[in-house]
Amino acid sequence: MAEYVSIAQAREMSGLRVVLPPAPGPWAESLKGILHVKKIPYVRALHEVGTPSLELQQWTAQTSSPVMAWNDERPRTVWNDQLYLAERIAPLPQLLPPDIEERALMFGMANELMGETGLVWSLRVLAIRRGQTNLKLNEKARAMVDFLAAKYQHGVPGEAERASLRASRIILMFGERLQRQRQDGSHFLIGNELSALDIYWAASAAMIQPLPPELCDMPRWLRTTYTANDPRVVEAVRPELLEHRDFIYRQYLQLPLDF
Ligand SMILES: N[C@@H](CCC(=O)N[C@@H](CS)C(=O)NCC(=O)O)C(=O)O
Repeated sequence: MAEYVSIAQAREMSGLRVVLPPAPGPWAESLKGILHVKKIPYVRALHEVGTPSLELQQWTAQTSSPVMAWNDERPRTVWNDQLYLAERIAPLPQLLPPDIEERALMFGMANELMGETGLVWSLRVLAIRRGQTNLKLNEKARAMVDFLAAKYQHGVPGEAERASLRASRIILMFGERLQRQRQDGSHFLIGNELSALDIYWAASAAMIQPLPPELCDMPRWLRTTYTANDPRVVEAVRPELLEHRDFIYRQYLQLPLDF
């Protein structure tokens, strides 16, 4: 396990502290990827998902992770604010396309992955449904799944069906974009350079098919819960999309994952 301080300790420190779960959550892995590419050092603070933390609540006025805290500035709790802060701390390599239209496209597409009702949100709805129907979960895992289901209102009737439609539509859009980019001779989702979107895609794909155990050592129940089996979602995933995830991890990100 990676080294973590407590949230209370992190609050007292300066420099960059990042509150993270001890699991490969897509929001957390995206932020770790961005910090890795930019070589920004940070201290990790542990967030046990499923146990609402009073300390995190008092510090950040919310209880999810990742959170990025830079010196005594307001903590950043949302992915796009976190990207801007990382760009400010280490402007190079730039992960925001310099061209304004490409940048607008990048944020629109990234929101389809990371935003509320986006891909990761929707795959979490489906993962929670899988978790709740998996009789093999231990007590702690079941409590976490039930906690997330309640917090994000994932039990609302019809939500799994809507999530499956949303997720598959987004995956299809990424597949089409990747194909066009490849035809234009690019290895990346936007333009001809690595952008944050490639990192968001790579991390989000964990909730379609996690990296193999030797690269991502996660408990078996979590791997089963993360692995997409919704027929519409599975059908939407072209092999190129997982190849792109593997390319981004191999070339730019830290392997094996550590959390
Ligand atoms: N606030 C993040 C989303 C992060 C998020 O949803 N985190 C979840 C991952 S399951 C979490 O920590 N939930 C547990 C909790 O809120 O206690 C963003 O929009 O960028």
